Amino acid sequence: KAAWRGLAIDLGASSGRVLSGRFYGSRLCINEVHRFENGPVNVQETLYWDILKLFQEVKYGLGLASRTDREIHSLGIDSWAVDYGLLDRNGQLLSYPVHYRDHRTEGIMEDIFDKVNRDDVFYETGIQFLSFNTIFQLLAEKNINNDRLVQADKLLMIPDLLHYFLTNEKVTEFTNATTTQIFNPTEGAWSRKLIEQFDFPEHIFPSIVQPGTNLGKMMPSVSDELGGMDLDVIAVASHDTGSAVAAVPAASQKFAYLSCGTWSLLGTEVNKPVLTERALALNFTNEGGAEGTFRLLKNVMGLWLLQELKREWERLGHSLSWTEITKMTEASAPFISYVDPDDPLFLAPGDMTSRIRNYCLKTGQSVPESNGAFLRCVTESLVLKYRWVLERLEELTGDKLEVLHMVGGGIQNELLCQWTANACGRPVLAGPIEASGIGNLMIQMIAAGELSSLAEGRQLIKQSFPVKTYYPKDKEKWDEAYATFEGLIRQI
Ligand code: LFR
Repeated sequence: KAAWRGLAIDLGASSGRVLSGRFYGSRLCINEVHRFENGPVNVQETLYWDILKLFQEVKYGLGLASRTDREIHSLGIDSWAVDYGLLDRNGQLLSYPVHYRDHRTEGIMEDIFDKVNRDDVFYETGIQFLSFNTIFQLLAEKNINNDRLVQADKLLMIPDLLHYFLTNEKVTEFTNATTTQIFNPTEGAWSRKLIEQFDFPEHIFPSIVQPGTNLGKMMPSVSDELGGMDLDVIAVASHDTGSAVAAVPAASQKFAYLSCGTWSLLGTEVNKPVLTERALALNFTNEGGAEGTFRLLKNVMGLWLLQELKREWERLGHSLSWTEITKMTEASAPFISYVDPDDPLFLAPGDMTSRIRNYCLKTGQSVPESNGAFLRCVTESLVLKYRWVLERLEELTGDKLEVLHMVGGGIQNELLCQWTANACGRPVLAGPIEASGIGNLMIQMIAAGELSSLAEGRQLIKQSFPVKTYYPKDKEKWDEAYATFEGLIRQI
């Protein structure tokens, strides 16, 4: 009989799921209760998240879970970072949250750093510069929708917003707070300096809670709607990457991870933020994690590029399955042309083939001429970028990172795992797939006193889920490809 049962709600940029977890003392079992689509909704040229639909799906999943199990203890929510909703004084949502891939932040960084010192912002927050960080979204909000900001009483990050819908509590969970680039990790508080400098209304920033905080029971109205379901709502490491890294089944303290979904997040765990000149120059980030850890990492554009190619061909009436996509990738000629997957050119949704074509032309490379060639170009570029990040990570930490743990939905692409091992010249340990959901459950178990620490949780995950090892192959060919790739990204 399972002693402890919990639910993990894990919201990704392209899909969401509700997982149930059962803990049998030496083993954790998970079961997918509900899975649903997610994605941007384009309304009059603004990209939004359909937060009400997401909440409805969450409630539907909770209802399904409660029908089969009346003894669930708690639930936790994690999602992508940086995005938020604004509430007015009556607690009403002022707008659907805007999607971080929306155009509104284009050019904002350049404008603001004419007036404010860019380096100071890094030293204050430890966060990499990405145009969509909350700080830049709020600046866009000021430029475009200042009324909304004037009316706003509270800013809630996506999981915090859902916590509020469930419990009526308005707080910000720490891991997600760090991604705003308005949080000072050294002081463990919102950055007064930046709030002042950027002239944001200070009262909109709620109090911060640590992962593992019990936010209380669901509100009566929600509980009634769910047939009397009455769970504790636990703020977990509500940033999905924070939850995913908590679930890396690492045996030692020094390890590299690659959390692989729409984004690829490649990094290592550190005890305090790395706030060096070199980290700033390389644009690495220090995001807050579970148990006071930080994730020194870099965002790599990830499977987004492949997802977008797939969608583009679908629009043209040519639907491909992921199996067909990997077959076509493999069948296409190797090492012809590369892109830097992290060029801002590729951030917004849309015509990926023409952007890739332009990139290749601009850099004097041959232009992919078949679907297979586009896929090959993107997949090789991704894994070569992983190596670039991994080498910089070793430089920053002075540690030799011998193996790379890959977790997340992306590891179902075995070709990607093998090529990552090949390009990086080290073994890849792939698993678990549902890392974010599992890390989410793990923090709930720690909060319930079922587990004593992150380390104990990782041991449990190691015992509970399969891990597949991929050994590097074809070293010379990949080394040669890397030399070309490195030259190319230096040129840009
Ligand atoms: C991954 C992720 C990344 C974050 C990006 C945008 O799902 O949370 O960590 O940089 O989404 O929020």
